[in-house]
Formats: sequence, C-alpha cells, structure tokens
Amino acid sequence: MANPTILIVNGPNLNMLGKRQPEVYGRETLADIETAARSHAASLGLDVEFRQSNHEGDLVDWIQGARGRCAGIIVNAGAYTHTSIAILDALLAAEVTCVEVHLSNIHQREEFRHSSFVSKAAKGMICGFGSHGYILALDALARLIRES
Ligand code: CA2
Repeated sequence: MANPTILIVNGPNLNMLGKRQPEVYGRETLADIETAARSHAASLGLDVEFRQSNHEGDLVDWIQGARGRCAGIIVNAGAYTHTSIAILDALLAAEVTCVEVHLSNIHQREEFRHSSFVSKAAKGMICGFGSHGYILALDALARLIRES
C-alpha cells in the first residue's frame, strides 16, 4: 500500500531562507529543509509534497488539492499567516489535519505577528525551533495518522 502523503506548504519569502536574516531564520536554505523533511518523513513511512510560493492563490490551490488525497498538511504561510482569510477558508474546506509551523517564535516578535488565521484551522502550532519545527510537525502528524 502507498505511504500516506503529507503536503508541506511554504509561503512568501521563505525561498530567501539562508540568504538573509540568518539571526532570525537560521542559515539553512528551504532546499535543506526539504531534504531533511523528506528523509525524516521516509523514516516515518510518509511521502512528502513540498511546495513554496510567494502568491496567496497558489497556496490556496495546493491546500484545496489536498482534500481527500493527503493525510496531513504542514503550513508555514509566512506573512500570510497574519492576514489571509483565504488560506484559513481553504484549510477549513480541505478537512485535512493541519499542523502550523513557524521558524521563529512569533510571540516574541512584533505585535502584528502574534495572531494567526492559520491557527484557527490547525490541530496545533510549533514555533521558535527553526527548521526543526518541520521535523516536529511530521512526528506529530505521524502519531495522529497512526492513531486514526
Ligand atoms: O517564523 C516564520 O516561519 C514566519 O512564518 C516567517 C515569515 C514571517 O512573516 C512570519 O511572521 C513568521 C517571513 C518569512 C521570510 O523569510 C525570510 C528569510 C530570509 C530572508 C528574508 C525573509
């Protein structure tokens, strides 16, 4: 039988990881994060679809496409976290277990980063652990899938 598929969706500017602001977001690139996530997912018996876009509609399309097909979604919506009702609605409509991830601890940062529309649709949220947050999110989803 095929492995369950986890969709990992990354939002705007996350393609810049490793190139600027290493003090906030670390030195790893998004490609490094993808490699680590794929390898950890394989050890858990999961397949990964890993995506990034700077465009809100792409994120909405990918989340919609997960409905009935993916066993879980990991979302780091970048700045759209704090603004996008469209992404929230797509997550609610998808009816796929969602774990929200942020590299930085958004609660230690500016006030406008403290609220998240994504959180309203997420089973849980992991922030402040850098790229390891994606690994923790895969562990959480693997356990939820096993239990379901
Ligand atoms: O901490 C996170 O993962 C964030 O989702 C990152 C977003 C930010 O808007 C959220 O509030 C928290 C920003 C991603 C931008 O990434 C960059 C990486 C390197 C250089 C510039 C931006």
